[in-house]
Amino acid sequence: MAAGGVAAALLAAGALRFGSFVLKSGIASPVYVDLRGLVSHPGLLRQVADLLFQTAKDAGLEYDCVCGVPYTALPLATIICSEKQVPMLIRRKEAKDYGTKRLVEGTINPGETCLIIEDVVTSGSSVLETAEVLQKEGLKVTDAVVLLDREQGGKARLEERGIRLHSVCTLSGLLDILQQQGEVDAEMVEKVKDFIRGNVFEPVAQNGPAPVKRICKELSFRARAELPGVHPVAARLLAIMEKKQTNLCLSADVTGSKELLQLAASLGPSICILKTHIDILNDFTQEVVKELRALADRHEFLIFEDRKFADIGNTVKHQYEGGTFKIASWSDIVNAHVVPGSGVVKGLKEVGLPLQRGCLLIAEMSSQGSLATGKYTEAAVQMAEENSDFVFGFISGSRVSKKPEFLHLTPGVQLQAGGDNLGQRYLSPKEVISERGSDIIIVGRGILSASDRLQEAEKYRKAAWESYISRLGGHV
Ligand code: S5P
Repeated sequence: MAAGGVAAALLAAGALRFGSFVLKSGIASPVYVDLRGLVSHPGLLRQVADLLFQTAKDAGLEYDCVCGVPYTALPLATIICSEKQVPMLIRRKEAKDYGTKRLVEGTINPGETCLIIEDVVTSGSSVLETAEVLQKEGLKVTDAVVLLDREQGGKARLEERGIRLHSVCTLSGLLDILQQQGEVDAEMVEKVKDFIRGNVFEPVAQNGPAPVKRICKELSFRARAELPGVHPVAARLLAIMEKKQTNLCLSADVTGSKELLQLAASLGPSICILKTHIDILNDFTQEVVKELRALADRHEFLIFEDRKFADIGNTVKHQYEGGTFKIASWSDIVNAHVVPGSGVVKGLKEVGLPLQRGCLLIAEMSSQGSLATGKYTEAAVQMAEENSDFVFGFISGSRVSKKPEFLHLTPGVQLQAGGDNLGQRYLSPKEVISERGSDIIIVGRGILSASDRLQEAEKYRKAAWESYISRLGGHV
């Protein structure tokens, strides 16, 4: 393969790395490809440009101009165009921010054929985006040349849209070369090939909407517990879930401490989290939470005080640490609204981080007419990502972040659909876990109002766990 000469050089330049990475999409990957740094290796940059040109030539492509997909492929296209004296076009990425600016720089002659140059293709989305912009300007775009095809469905997706993809090499081809050259071992080659097979982007329907739907091997709770950089509370929780085969959180909304402790003792083995509203207890003492803590340790579940902090950082710090309840001293998990801005998380973090506690952000609510939607939800996700040393997930109705390190907990769950007369709305465990991609169901009255609470809890546990297994495609 033509890439033989550059494979080791790409590795040496750090453009290709093997190990354990979390990609921008949130997927854990054993391989990382990033050619942005090639500009610091002019010899290699030129070699790659030559390989791209040669690949186009070998395929017999004829074209009038060349456009590199911004930004990494820009210098590659520049080298080709300069050396071979082919006119170049530059696609602007930022034009929409300026309103009237041109989307493409350079002379456009409608009807001419433009060849697209790209460094790496995964889903094919970046090539498609560039192709669409050029086509709107009246150019013909039928072919794209890429250095590395990650073989994750990009070629098929592009072909569906009438663009042939020509690659200098494929990821598995590159792996074979590197293995022959003794740069990677057989175990890593298998790991990467397994990853490629498990992470394929499905073709989008003709003229259909552009979102990329990934047919990817859903990561198991066990695999997520072992992700690099996963929050310690999330790791502990995921390990408990896997061990006890439960993704059920009991919302223990009772007003007496005796009943709370009884619930914890009898349902403890069925749940991964016990959620409290400690301020509704009419006989609270620190002794109660001490006993609750002991039960949590005995039955291996985490305690989540559903306090929903929503004030400025300085205030929530005191509310979390002190007062009557001293929440931080006994609760593994707390949650917060994002409405005050990131100060709320920063305040909580000052108290919780040294105690190795974790926090969930409320990204969506189950109640009728909730204002936590759209941009608000997006802001919550961003705040979580920016504070992932303390925040490990969300209260939400569905999966709001693709990052597998984040956990999603969904309240408003009952086996029967419906709601209450105060705005609560219910979804079924299957809907929440299998269809909406959440991880843990939070159930209160669905269990508490049953005559046999343990039997009912087991029904919820099984329904949620089976939905998780079916989401994994039946494999664990
Ligand atoms: O959006 C939300 C967020 C939460 S934490 N909707 C909710 O219902 N909750 C909590 O989940 C609520 O405070 C209650 O403790 C539990 C749901 O109880 P259920 O009896 O309706 O299952």
